Amino acid sequence: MESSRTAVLVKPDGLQRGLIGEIINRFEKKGLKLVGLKMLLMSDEKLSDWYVEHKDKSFFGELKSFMGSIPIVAMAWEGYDVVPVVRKLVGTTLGRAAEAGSIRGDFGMSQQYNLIHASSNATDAEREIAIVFSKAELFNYTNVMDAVIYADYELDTLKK
Ligand code: 3AN
Repeated sequence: MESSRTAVLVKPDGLQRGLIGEIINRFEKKGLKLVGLKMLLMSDEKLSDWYVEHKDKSFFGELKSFMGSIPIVAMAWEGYDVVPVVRKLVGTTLGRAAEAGSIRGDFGMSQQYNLIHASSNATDAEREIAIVFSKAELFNYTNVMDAVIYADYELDTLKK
């Protein structure tokens, strides 16, 4: 297992619900490192790339128009096993079935209005980060808190 990056979008409903701070807070408190953050209106082209796996689904058009209706907030987070860690904090797709304690489980009731997107795997994470962030918008820095978040042997893995 290794240190990697994952992509998070707070969707239009998350922005309207005033959950940006709450969501960032949860990832920060978990011990993840924020390496990219921006607000943007997703174009139809970006959304077609982002949701390529759903292009043949009946909800594809509606999903894109919802996601492009108002701005979203995009983030890139880094950490040990960050992709599964963030998926777990986000919870399963259907808000009303999502685990209590997860973001969707605590704040959501819907399937489409499920507040947040998180990358499914490392390949998707790399692709999704490249859709919303340029290289200059992603940052490398040392998080001093890592020294008390990880044991030495985990830190060694992170630095590789
Ligand atoms: P997740 O976001 O949990 O990875 P996916 O990849 O299955 O879920 O779905 C992507 C997005 O498509 C969901 N976040 C949700 O907004 C939307 N979606 C999924 N299934 C449906 C559906 N049956 N009807 C409407 N929207 C859906």
